[in-house]
Amino acid sequence: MPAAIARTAAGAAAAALAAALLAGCSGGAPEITATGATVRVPSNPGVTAGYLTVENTGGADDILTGVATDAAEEVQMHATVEEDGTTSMEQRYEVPIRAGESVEFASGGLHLMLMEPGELEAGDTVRLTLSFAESDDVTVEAEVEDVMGGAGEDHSEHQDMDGMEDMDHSGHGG
Ligand SMILES: [Cu+2]
Repeated sequence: MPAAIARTAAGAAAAALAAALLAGCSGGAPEITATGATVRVPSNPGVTAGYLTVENTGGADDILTGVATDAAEEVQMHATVEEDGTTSMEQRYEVPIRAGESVEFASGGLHLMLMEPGELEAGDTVRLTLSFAESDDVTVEAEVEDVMGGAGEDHSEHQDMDGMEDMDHSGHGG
């Protein structure tokens, strides 16, 4: 009975707000935004790293299933893992983006690897297209940054992608 709930104007407003919030939640759709995207100037011609934050402000979980760009042959999602004091990395094919949470791709953690990126210079823009299990594709413009000489971001080990042994990320730093 709406009349019973809406005893006052304030009460009516509160009830309407609650109903709106409930509707938003029960809608059950993820709402994805991608921000802060950057791509490193390649430290060698074969590979470079990309970073961004993916946020899900919706009411349902989603899964990031891949990233594509015209600026590289392939984009892989990698996780940096530490085991017995050794840092290495693993390729990820799905990254959960849960409702109400954000996932940061950042140095030393999850990151994007752009394979065969070709010539990229500081100030260039790279368009990344993110694909999801539920949501439509999300496109974000990543700015190319030159961090050469920065804190141990040497991806030279990526040059040989034949085996995981060669994918040691000891230079990843923190
Ligand atoms: Cu990597």
